[in-house]
Amino acid sequence: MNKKNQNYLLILFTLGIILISGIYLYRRTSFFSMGNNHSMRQSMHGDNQPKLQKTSLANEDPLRIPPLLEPTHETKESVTYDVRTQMGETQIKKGEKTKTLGYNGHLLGPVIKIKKGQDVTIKTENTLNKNTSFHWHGLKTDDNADGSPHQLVAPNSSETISFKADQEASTLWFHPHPEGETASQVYQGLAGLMYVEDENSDNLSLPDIYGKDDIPLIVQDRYFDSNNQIDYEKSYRSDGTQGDTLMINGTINPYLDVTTRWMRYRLVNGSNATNFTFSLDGQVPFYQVASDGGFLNKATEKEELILSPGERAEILVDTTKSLDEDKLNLLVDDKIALKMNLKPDKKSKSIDITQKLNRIPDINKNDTQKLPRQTIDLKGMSHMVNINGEIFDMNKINMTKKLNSKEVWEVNNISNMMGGMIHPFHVHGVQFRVLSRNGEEPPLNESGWKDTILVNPDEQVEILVSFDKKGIFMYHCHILEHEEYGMMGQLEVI
Ligand SMILES: [Cu+2]
Repeated sequence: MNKKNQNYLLILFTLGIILISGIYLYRRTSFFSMGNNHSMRQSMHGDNQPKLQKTSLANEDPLRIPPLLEPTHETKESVTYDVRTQMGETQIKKGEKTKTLGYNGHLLGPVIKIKKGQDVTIKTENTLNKNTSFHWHGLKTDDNADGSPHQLVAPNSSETISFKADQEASTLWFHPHPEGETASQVYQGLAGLMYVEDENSDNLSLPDIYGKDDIPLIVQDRYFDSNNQIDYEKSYRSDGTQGDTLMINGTINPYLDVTTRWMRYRLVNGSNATNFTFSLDGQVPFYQVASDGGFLNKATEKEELILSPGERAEILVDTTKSLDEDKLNLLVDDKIALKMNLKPDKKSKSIDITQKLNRIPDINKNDTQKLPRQTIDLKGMSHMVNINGEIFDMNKINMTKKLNSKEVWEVNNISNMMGGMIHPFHVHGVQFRVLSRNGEEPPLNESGWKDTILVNPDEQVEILVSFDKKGIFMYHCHILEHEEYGMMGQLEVI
């Protein structure tokens, strides 16, 4: 080998090393995105998720319970609500108040109750100095009431939407969805709840006294700066903005006085990007009774439950199973998330955990095999994300479906040389069924109605989707920063 060739080899070798180090750094730090202290610190440790802080027992606060929103008008057939975004200040930590956003309040939002069959009218008002939209996550409605990026509400203006409540009892939630602003508005506090009720939910024997034995838990992680502020720009991370501090309903280190034997918790993962694993102290089992879009047919016993961003689950906890007589902790990622102080009332009602909760039909495999199939390839990380090789374009319809048709969607999470990560996949305007995970039957707690599904790297999830509502709907990754990098498409139902 002559000197010239040797030099060539040396140059090639050096370039190779630089390329490999570049890829390594990229994977570890999302090097090309806005860096910040938190993300750099996390990334240098090679962690995908920031470690949640251990709760300090000295600083407990009673769990905030979101208020029930009073209708402005209600009959059996119809209900009307006013929902308003606003800026606020909230005493989340000791010392300085935190600047927050909320619906009809300073932080988060109220619970809006609607009944199946009711005509619902909501006057939405935006008092922020930025565009927003009011997206009802999980709601089956035509696109004009969906609150997608097409239905913006400008600063200091209002829009009235109406729809018929056309789905079964379920715990839905609402949040902003304006293009490019969703992630920051949610991170600063915009998220509320919508409960759908029906004859079945009225007749079931489940804990149902709001705020006493039936309690929503909106679970989120945030970073607070030294002035107690939630600074989205500083905390920003291209693979999803996270935090080291857990908040439930906007409360850090919450406790709850529990007087009943059975507790029903409606878990909502309201984070921008973080997956949460729920469990009870001492691996005490609990029972999942509902998924995103309604009750399961039967309660399913769990020792732990993972929810990705946007997913919901209702669980029942039998506090008499606690290993400790006077307390039981709900854990998130093995850290105390909610401390229950047990003060049992002997007269509290007992629950038949084997009762039939719903009548979701079995899936007929012969029928689903004949249906048209649609591939959804979720690809990439950081700012390189896409669906089926395409990034979001407001003016582009990525697929067209016929009203009242059904399809099997094959949702693939494709990793590449940069690696892979979980993508929570969400479709607007529908509730779907899970047919399989990697060719296997889905677990029992995914056998009911879903609108968001956790898809692991290299996994394939088959879902059965029915297009019952007209218009243009989004489907996207519910890591809000991925969505904003274009990991979203539009389907039109005609
Ligand atoms: Cu994603």
